[in-house]
Amino acid sequence: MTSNSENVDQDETMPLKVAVVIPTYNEAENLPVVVTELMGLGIEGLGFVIVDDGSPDGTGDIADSLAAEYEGVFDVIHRERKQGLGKSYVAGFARALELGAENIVQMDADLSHPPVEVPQMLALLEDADIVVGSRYAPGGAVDPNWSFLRRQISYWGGVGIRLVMGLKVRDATSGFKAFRRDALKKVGIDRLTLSGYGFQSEVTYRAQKAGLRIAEHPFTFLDRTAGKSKMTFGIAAEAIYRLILIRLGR
Ligand SMILES: Nc1nc2c(ncn2[C@@H]2O[C@H](COP(=O)(O)OP(=O)(O)OP(=O)(O)O)[C@@H](O)[C@H]2O)c(=O)[nH]1
Ligand SMILES: [Mg+2]
Repeated sequence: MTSNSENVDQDETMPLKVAVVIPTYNEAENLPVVVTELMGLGIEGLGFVIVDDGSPDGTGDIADSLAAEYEGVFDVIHRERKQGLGKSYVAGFARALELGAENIVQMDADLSHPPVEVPQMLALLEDADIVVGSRYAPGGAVDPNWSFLRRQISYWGGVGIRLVMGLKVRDATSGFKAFRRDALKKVGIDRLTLSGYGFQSEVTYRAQKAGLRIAEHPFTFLDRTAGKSKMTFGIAAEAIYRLILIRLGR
């Protein structure tokens, strides 16, 4: 961290206990729902960092209106073009740390990561540095509507990544996480390189390498009901290829 950011940390005008970082690309229908659900959970010191990549559907304007309505910290980062999920998270995490957040939560806008799980994940941070929302820990599940094939691809893809990266967590590709502030700093957001969903595994790998205490919280992953998935073959291929390079230390 720069000394400048440390100064911001000491700014007591913005007590931010929990910053929820949400990257958005065309999530106009979903963003207000996820924000409203989180606000209804009574989480103390809750704030938001939304990172929008110039969504053509106007998600960025919706985020600005939410920020205008909301009394606490609600920061919107607008970027001109689509730069991928990983780079959006890096920008959002950096902003959350600058704002002095004690704990940082990352989750998708599409409600696949149920807001209702967040208080329990935050509670687990009492005894852990990072909590990973896990589809594959006992009690976790994927959407009951997933086909047999999709389940197999997701499960075995995760097993492959765990083997390649030597990861202990059972859900190696989860993008639903809560971090203590110091843990996120130790992960080292400046050295994260992946832009697609391999980013999630990269973060978990860095956390494990840094010797952080990682807990898993089982949850049921639900398919989005609004908006479109941004997952592509290219993003999956990048994940596998680049993760292997990272493991090899290149
Ligand atoms: N800012 C930004 N957000 C993105 C980008 N790509 C995806 N997102 C957001 O990242 C989150 C996850 O994207 P999804 O399209 O749901 O991808 P996924 O969850 O891996 O795939 P599905 O299982 O098909 O939903 C959502 O909140 C998206 O809006 C991007 O390039 N920029
Ligand atoms: Mg999704």
